[in-house]
Amino acid sequence: MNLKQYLRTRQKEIDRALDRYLPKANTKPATLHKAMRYSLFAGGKRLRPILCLAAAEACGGNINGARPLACAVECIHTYSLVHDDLPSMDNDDFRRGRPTCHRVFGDGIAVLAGDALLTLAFEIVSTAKPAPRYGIPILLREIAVAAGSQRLIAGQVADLEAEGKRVKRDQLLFIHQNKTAAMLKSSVRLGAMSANADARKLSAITHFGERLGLAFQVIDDILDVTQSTEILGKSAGKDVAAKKATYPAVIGLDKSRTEAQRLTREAHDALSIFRGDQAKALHALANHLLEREY
Ligand code: GRG
Repeated sequence: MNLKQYLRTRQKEIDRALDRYLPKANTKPATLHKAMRYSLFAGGKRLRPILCLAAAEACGGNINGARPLACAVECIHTYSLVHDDLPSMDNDDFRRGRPTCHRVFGDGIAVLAGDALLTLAFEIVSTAKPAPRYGIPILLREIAVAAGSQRLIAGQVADLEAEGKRVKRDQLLFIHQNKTAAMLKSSVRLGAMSANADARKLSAITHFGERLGLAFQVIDDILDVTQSTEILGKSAGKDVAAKKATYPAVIGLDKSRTEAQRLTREAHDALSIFRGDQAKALHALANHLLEREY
């Protein structure tokens, strides 16, 4: 499969749908809607929504059913980036290749734009077409738990509290499982749910998402050390400067690479129940993430 072409087509698909879900930039309060759009359309890779659509297809569904869920996940992801960049959190000036939301709109509007993107995600999920096994309350709960105080936010709290401290490997795993892997896992689970996946398929997709989510963060940690700000589209070397808990800091660069390869292999293995080409795109996406490392 031509992955480059596939990614471009899917990114456009997601961008068009997000554009329809978002209030127009001149809708009152215009500053807020401009800020939401500024961050949402700043050139993100759309990895989570693309994974959501690919998981739906692997489970025999189609992208129409998964589209709203894919867009909701991207809104939550973007909210988390906007808030993470704030001076009171990671304090970053640069994201997705341009100045961060608060640098352009001020801290107050950036907080509110994040809040509004988070809330919009639930509104979008409420418009999804439920599958026989997965009604709207189940879909809402899935995304609420992944973004909530014991997953995404728990990971962010642990990350903040670990700054400047020596962390053990199990603490690092907790941060990565929650800050990063929880939303990635939920992205593929929601895709599977939109396809009315049975328990066996949902379990395989869940395992895939967990392993891939962890691999993604290990690779992100490595890239922070090995790549430039221009390539990353965000400030490089920040993890070391802020004494962040990262895999290279805790186990070194070589072992981090081995770990990313092991996790990616496990992600592929989790898909073994899918026959023929069903999970082709998920396999290709997992390889693509690992290749970013080199
Ligand atoms: C503020 C509740 C709250 C959480 C913030 C997302 C996050 C948690 C922190 C951002 C910093 C970070 C390293 C997060 C880990 C996840 C990650 C690598 C995000 C970047 O994802 P990409 O590479 O970004 O998919 P794009 O811009 O392409 O969408």
